[in-house]
Amino acid sequence: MNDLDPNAYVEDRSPGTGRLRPRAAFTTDLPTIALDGDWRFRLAAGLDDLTEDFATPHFDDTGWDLLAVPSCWQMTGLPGEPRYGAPAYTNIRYPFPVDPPRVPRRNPTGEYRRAFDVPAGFPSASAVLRFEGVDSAFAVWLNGIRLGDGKGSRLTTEFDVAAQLRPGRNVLAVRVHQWSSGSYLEDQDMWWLSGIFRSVSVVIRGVEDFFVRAAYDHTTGRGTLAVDVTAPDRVSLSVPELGIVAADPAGPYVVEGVEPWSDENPRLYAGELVSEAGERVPLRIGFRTVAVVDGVLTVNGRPISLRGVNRHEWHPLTGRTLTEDTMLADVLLMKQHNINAVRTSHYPPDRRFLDLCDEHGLWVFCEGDLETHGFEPGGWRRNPSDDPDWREAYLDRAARLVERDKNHPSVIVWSLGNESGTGANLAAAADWIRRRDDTRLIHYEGDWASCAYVDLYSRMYIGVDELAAVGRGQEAPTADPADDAHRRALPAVLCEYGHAMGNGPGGLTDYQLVIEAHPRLAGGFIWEWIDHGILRSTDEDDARSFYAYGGDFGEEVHDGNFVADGLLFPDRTPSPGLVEFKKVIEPVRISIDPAHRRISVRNLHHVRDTGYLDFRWTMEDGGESVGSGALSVPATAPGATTEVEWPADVRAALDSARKNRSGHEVWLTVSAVLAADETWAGAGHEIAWGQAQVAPATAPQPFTPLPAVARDGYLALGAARFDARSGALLQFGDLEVAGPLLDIWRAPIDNDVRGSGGPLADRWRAAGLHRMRHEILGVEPDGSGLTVTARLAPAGASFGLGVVYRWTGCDEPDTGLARLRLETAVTPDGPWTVPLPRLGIAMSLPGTDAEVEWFGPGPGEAYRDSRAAARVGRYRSTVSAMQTPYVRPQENGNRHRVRRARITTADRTLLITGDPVIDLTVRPWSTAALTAADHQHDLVRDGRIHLHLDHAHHGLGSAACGPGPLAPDVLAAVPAVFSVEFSTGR
Ligand code: IPT
Repeated sequence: MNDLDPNAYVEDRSPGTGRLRPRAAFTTDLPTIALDGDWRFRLAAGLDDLTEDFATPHFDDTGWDLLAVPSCWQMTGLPGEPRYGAPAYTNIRYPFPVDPPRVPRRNPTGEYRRAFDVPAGFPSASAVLRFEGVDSAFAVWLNGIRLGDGKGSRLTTEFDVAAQLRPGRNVLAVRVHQWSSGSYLEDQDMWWLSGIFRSVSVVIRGVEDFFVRAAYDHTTGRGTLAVDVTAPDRVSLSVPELGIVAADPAGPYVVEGVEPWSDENPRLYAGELVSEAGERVPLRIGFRTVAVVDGVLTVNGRPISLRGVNRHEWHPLTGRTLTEDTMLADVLLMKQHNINAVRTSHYPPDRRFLDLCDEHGLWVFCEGDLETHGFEPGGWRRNPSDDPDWREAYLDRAARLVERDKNHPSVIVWSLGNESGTGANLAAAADWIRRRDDTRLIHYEGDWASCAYVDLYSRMYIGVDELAAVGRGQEAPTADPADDAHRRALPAVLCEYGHAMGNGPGGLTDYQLVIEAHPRLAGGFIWEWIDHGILRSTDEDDARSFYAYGGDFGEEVHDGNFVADGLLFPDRTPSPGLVEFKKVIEPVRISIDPAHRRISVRNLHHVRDTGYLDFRWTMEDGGESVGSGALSVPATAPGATTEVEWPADVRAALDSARKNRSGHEVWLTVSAVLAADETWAGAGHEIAWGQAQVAPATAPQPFTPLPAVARDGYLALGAARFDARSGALLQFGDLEVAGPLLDIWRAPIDNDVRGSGGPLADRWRAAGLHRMRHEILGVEPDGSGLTVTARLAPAGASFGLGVVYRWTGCDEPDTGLARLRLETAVTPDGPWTVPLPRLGIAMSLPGTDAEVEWFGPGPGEAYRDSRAAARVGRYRSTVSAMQTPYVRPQENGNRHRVRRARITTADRTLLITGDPVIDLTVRPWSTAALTAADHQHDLVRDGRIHLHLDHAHHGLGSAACGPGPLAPDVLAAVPAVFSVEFSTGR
């Protein structure tokens, strides 16, 4: 510390002073004093506004506020107005000028005070004060004595308090600065939040540290256990289940026939360290060996495939302070959605999260608290990663990462950090880690161009073609031939892909197919797990609430809703993207071959055979169940495929459905569910399914069309009434309708709004696709229907879409049904330079809500490049429930390839039949309103039910960060004809 400036530590690059050396996080039976709870708090505006004597024990803080520890101070007061400062979001940019290591003098600083009692007999002579997370720099005083200071927000810091702690009342004072030199190393893409956001405690240091190394030899089935203990006295080891009772934990102890740990079988052996003084430290030992074999990532001798997500710590009301229930919810949701891996982007998580990963089984890439992305816009000039002055800070962060979490079997890879360029400090950190822990691999994506100091070739957001080239080992060479040889021998991972912002990601199936085709590809991690939306209420007593994103707190620089790009909505409801991902990464693949009446089951598990699953079948005729039962499938080994013949009951069900001749499609669905409870889901939870159409629908009855006749200024076609001049349908039976008219606009999704090389939505708008004009060219009734010709084009454009609407209709006296058929023929003309957002017809009915029943894929939304999870069946929902609440409103809710739908408003019913299929979207507001909305609460019902019946949509892709849709999913402006039939009872 600089004597002249007591606050010099804020800006100097030192990782801290007065701290104890880092060590493993573990529990013991020695007493602890938990210091979570209410603390006295004052927020100083900057370093010129500090409270001078605030650290002295007798300082009178009774007038100060109370603030919960742990918490992020900017989240206080939510969902109302934040009481202390406000959250601020930037992705890459620092929210202050880049002038390392200097930060603004106007540096919001939280002054925290807490008095606590030390009980008589507390062994203060070995007491340690522990902070598990303080953002971003802090200094600590106990009973008026300065203990030291620290940085490294998401890392543990401990101070020896043996000399200061006394029986009875003690006073702890902590000053926390929002900005510090450490902020330059913590430029992760997330909200800037500050404070003591993880737990604080006083613990007793008996056993100081230990390192459990538990290896598994798959060739012999032997486990080897060695525990390296640092302790003041002698410590013994016992693992009763393995018959280990040892005076010397170092061993190594060889155990025959041990059960290895894996994501699928997270076998933990309970053990214990017992010190001479009587301290007991519980251990949870998982035997596993991570190795690269012939360029393939293996654990315990078998390749693993990462079906992972990037997880930030997030809660919409508490920010990065999470309860254990929330951590558990994340782990369970991951497991329930077939996810088997997590990258702790971009910092070590609360230590308890890793305990849960050990327990329930997730492969973990544990990442250091490091990102210097904000130097990229300046060409990486002055990047700390390559500046010797920052070397100590880098090594400190690496050591604190590894030391804290080294005893977790779930952690198989250390990741140095994220988006920090390259440089000697990263290489030095990798070097240190490699020397300290040779049981895991080292990851850092930023070094992909050389891979000089990493063990995995990691990439982010590359397209499937480049991924396939990497899979084949055909990536472009590195500059240095030695690096090239090294890199070609490495397994490859996608540390980020499938950017889950808003509606999307599309194309996950395409990635998965490539990943599974190449042993070198060890899989990857979707960006990202959860939307970091902040819950706000619109006003004090208004029940309406919404999720805030960048800019909603008046930030000077911000990156908008780029912070909402997860598979979970902020309240942890799974988004359609997560449902899709679950299907795409199923560890068991079921396929049904109707021609040969066979079912095949392919097991993609790492070690588990399919014996833990029950297989069930259902047959549905037009969505009505006509049979179901258990299916016996012999336990299939990992990597193997089993084929079974349809059993007699399945065959009989189909034969009787055929005899019945309902005229509807008959579908067979086979599903694999948990046979018994797992720790992460109950018996019956579905893991995988397959579906096939086993009998087609019969073609609809053609009808003899009625003539269109002029009547009272209208044109009548059976039960339908059209405007004689515009040819617009006004009435169908009792139902008042508006439209339908050709429509090509969609409320741009985030993947349309952002994208390298110019966002698609900008090109759409420049072309005028959001302001297409519908010009009627002719309305011609004839003896068998009505033809309306029109052209759709924006002002100023010399391109357009010619459209011919051909209406035919009939009344069926037998059924009392009025039928109305619309064939829409679209012919583009002129120079089209952009794909179409959608191609279909839009219409509306009176109403604020309606019941919707449909037969076709469901139950959730689906788009052409995100439809794996939708299965054919009969579904019932409502217009309200069919809206997907993306944090920033955008195109959503499409039901893909619907065969027929029934829309029932308060008193009317409209039936819609595809020819043979039509995409269906229903909304209580218009596309224009959806386009204009910034938040969900901007959307207001307008008294109409808006229907979109689409021939096709442009794909979703992942262009918000990554590639757009693949060529087959691009909706080009080409001639198209599509039909739909309406009917209504009378
Ligand atoms: C990538 C970042 O690593 C991640 O933190 C997040 O910001 C993501 O992008 C986008 O949401 S970096 C990007 C330049 C590819």
